Amino acid sequence: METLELTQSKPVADPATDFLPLNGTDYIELYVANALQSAHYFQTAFGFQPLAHAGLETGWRDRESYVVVQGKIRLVLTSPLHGGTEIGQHIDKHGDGVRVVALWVDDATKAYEETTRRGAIPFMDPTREEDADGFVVRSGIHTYGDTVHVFVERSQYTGIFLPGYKTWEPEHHPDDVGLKYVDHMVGNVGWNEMNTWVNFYANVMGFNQLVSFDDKDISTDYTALMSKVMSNGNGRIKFPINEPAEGRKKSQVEEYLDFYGGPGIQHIAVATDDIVQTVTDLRNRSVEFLKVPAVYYDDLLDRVGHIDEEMNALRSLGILVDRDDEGYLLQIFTKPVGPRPTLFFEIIQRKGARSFGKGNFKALFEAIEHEQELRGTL
Ligand code: TYF
Ligand code: FE
Repeated sequence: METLELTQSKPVADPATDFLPLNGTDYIELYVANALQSAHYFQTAFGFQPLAHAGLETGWRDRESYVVVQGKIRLVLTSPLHGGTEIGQHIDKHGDGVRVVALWVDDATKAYEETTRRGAIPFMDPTREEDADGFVVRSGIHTYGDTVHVFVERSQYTGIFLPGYKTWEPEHHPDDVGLKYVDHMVGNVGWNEMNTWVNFYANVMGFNQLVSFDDKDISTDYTALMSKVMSNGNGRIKFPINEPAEGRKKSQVEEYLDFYGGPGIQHIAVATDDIVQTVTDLRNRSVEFLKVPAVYYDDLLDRVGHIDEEMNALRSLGILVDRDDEGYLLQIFTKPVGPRPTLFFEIIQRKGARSFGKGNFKALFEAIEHEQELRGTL
């Protein structure tokens, strides 16, 4: 990695001049065909804990949502209650997928004003919602595809999630698997749209570009893509953006765009403090991961030097390792979590490294191509 990139790996914004201060990811809302069963899956397979529910019983007529939580990660799973809804159209077009990436702010009205003033397309005017536990203010703007950002101001709210939700306490509580927070969320955008969205995050949201690599770094025989990482000022929010590039065969990003019906969230990377334990637990619950060839591990120590983890454990679990100037990281990627080859999860443990696993791209993308080959979509 070049020095220039590393100097940019640290957040650069001055907190005093950051016009969009973000405290972290607030929640991720997926529109899904069956929210109850999805919530069950994220509990039993991924170790999320039941948190809240809203639907007919709480006065909603058109949809219901289940909220599950693990560490700081909140997933909202939402389904329509009858035909012809905007949620149903989203599911028809995209399959189950991420609709809302909600960001926790101190002032949702200011977040809306600052971003729309800079050209963001409004999604939700600042709206105050209240119940016996206080109030929240939410506002929202559009980003790529049908994806939106909702700004959540919750300093005056003590309830379980948002006004209108009730605590959800099913009898069955599977253990968590040690997932702690959202490390990054990756978006796939269309051909030649990279700069549009890099400029959107830079100019409209005040983000900075962290690390960049081009198709020469990451073309394998088939797959090609370009990726740029946008980060907010304090580094808590990181959004890599992928664009397909011309390769010998179909790019994995192009495959995503075909099946998702346009741009959208490709993967959600969630952090753990103990990836060996987390992945052991996930595998025991039948979560399926991409498999890299065994030769990946032959020269791993030469590449990354000393690491604290047992090489045999990493090999048998299929965990990848990469080092940069600041430390190393361990990561692994699930297979897509639905019928379409679209959304998947990454499990990541950072030990100093702030990069995204550039040294693993070749092995990873060859593993993805192998899956594409099996699907006949290459
Ligand atoms: O977020 C990242 O950049 C890494 C690597 O299709 C990556 O997780 C990049 C593109 C992709 C899959 C993984
Ligand atoms: Fe990633």
